[in-house]
Amino acid sequence: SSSPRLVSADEIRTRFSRAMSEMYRQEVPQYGTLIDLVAEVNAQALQADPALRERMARSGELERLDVERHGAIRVGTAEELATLRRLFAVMGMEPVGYYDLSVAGVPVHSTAFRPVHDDALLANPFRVFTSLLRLELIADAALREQAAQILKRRQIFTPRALELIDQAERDGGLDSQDADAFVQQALETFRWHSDATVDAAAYEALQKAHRLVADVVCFKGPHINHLTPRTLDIDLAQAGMPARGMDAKDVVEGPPQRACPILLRQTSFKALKEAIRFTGADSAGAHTARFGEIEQRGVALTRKGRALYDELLGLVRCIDNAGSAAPDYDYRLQQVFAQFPDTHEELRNQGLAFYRYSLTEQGQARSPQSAADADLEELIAQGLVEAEPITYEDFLPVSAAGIFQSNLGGEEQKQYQAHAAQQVFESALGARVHDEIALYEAAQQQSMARVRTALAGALA
Ligand code: OOG
Ligand code: NI
Repeated sequence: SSSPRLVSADEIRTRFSRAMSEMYRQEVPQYGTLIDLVAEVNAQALQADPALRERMARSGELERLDVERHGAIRVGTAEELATLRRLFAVMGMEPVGYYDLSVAGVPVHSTAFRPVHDDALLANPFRVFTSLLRLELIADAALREQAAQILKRRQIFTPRALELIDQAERDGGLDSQDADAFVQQALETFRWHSDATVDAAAYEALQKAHRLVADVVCFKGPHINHLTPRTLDIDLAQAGMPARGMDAKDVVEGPPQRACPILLRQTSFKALKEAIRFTGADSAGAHTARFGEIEQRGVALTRKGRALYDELLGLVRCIDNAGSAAPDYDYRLQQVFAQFPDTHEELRNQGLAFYRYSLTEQGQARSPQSAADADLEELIAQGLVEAEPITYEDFLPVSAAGIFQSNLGGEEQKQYQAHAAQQVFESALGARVHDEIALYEAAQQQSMARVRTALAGALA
């Protein structure tokens, strides 16, 4: 039972996302440069495309654009993951989707914590891509055991953070002062620590198993490894990176540039090499983990649309077996994706993407007799109903793998007996993950129902 003193979960999430952004700007100054670049590109894109500005203003997305971020962390144990779930719940963030990265040679599986309701997404769509290390994929049993022991000894949450999580669960929220304390305490979990918890030899051994294993196991906490702003023109932003001293990844992950953007396009600048200190005598070391990334988001796809996307991407990537490292990758991506319809009419008519339907001003003013049971496309053609693309709020496993790979600082590719293990992940998490496509489907359905109700009301 929530009392009026309590601040909303949306408010806590907004404070946390702002605090995280300020911390990361201090820790990784290039992040600040990237934010400035994206702000410039977005202003330019909105100026060049007044229709886009108008659409984004109407849907409420223009306001969220400047604060929109996603981050990523990697944890080592089920207990850490389960407590993170409770910590994110205080901020209205729930686990959405299951990503098996082992198929791409990365020994983790993941989910994204994010708000799930339309109004919460508009308030602040802050998301954290969260990965759990799969120790069982380390081949060497002794090393696996050593890693488990090291992880068992650490506590990544402050005692006060744990108390405040308990309190929020008990009281149904936090008041403003406790919310600020919670944000400060939660931040500690995501902070960078340059002191490793192991000696140089242990780090080397874990690094050899996989660079990611060392990153997860050898530090006091799951440092936030990037924070990503959303751009409206990723090609322009990518082109602007070198001039600002950023070592940009060669290709943009995800679908190609299109008239109707779909899903998610991402690119990053390479991780920084940072000085660290090991325990023991031989203490000087370096670690690469933290990087910068930008993303451009498009319309969410239905299961049918997603299947087509996966099929086409598979076609592009299987050539030469080189993935996105192949020469003329961009060109081939464009060529193959010519098969993916690129008007919103086609995307709707073929059931490939999700839309949010609403009455236009004209539709509100004058709903003709025939409107109540008319076909939605017909009403759109008559200018009575409009269909806004529903933004894709999630991630893409192949792209995520590309981002992981480009930022581990190593060249080597590992092979795993890849298999998804969603139930194992969910039992570690202590909850089921939402099916992201079901969430988009529900948003579309609700909007259709609202239109139908409004039309029926107008006739009554
Ligand atoms: C997460 C990489 C995935 C994305 O945007 O796809 C990711 C990580 O490196 O921990 O953030
Ligand atoms: Ni990312």
